[in-house]
Amino acid sequence: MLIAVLAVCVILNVGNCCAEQEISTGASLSSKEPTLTRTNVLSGLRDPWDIAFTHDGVMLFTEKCRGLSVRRANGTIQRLFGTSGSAVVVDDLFCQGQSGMLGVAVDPSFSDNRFLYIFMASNLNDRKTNRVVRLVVDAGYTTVSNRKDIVTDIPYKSAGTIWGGAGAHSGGRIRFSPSDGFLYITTGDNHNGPLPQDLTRLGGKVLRVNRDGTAAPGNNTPAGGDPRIFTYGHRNVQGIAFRPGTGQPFSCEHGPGHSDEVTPLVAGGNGGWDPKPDQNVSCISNYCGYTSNRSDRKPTSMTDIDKFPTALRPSWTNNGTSEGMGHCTFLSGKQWQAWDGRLAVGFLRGSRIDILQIDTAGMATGHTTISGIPSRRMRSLVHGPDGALYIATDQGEIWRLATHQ
Ligand SMILES: [Ca+2]
Repeated sequence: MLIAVLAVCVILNVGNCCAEQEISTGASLSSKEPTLTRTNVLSGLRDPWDIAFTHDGVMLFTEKCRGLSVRRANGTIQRLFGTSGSAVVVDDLFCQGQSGMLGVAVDPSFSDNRFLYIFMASNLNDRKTNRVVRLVVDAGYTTVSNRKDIVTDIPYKSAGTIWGGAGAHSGGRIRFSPSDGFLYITTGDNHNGPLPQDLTRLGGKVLRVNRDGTAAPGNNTPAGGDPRIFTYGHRNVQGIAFRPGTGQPFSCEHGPGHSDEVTPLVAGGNGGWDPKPDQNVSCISNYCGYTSNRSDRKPTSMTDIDKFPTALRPSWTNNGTSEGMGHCTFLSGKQWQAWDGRLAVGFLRGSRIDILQIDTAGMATGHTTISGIPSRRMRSLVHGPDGALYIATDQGEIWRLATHQ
């Protein structure tokens, strides 16, 4: 069994990094896996949800119920866009259940346009929605301006049901593809049975748009569908990653008590999730996400190939179990040694990070678990411009996990 040696940097002074004190956790050294050092970059945050970096070493991060903040290159922190105390107070932002301010992304041409993007729950309309909002940040990272809501109609679960509270299953990750330059937006099914297979609405989808929110070319959306839809038939996608070399997007999503899924995506593809009741089947609140949607009583499948024979096939299903698969990102660079090109997958309930080896067809051929790091609900995994892996946990921390020479 391969076990990485892990040296842990304990930070005594919460807030900014970092007086380092290394403690070796021991363990045996693999010849090929990297040796890692963990540093606590920030702690004491409230539900940090996502992280993004600009070209000049600045880290942006969201907190679900507070908003968007920046950690400047000199370590100072400024709240930019959110609740009271932010440079710009956002009256329509609200926080409920799994929703609030979720994903953050930096424009590929940021050095020219200073554009940032966030995914947030908004009550600007009579009907609450999730939105993707574009902002311009100033040169000193003191404030934002020029708000433009580029996608305003991502469905939101407004009322609780037996299946979960309001705000459930909003998705919320946003990422620019480094290869095609378009913005990918992941959404959730809101515990709404018909939503994932409904091509006129944006829930249970992966969207692909231009920087102004219009449909990207080449989405291959089935006829009659909203042209912003890249793939559909998803449950609650909170992870998306782009494979180095090919640029192929992979989704990572959380199963309904079974079958977390990593899935290589193809434009126009159907992920095969359909929690609406079949004929002669009844499910509470018209949602069969946790019970059978079928008259033959088979469990509702994350990828129902009986109904959808051409559905996108998952790479990996977490051995058929669900442990709250959240975000994922590919590791890239020689510093990762045997893990260069592998997919790091974070788990919430599972409180760990797995490293998946994926073959040229996109299928997983093996996996290992990062050892020696604390057990936390892993919310966001982001490959930093310095080649390290940054991790936000539900326990209010942001870590830096770097290869250690
Ligand atoms: Ca699927």
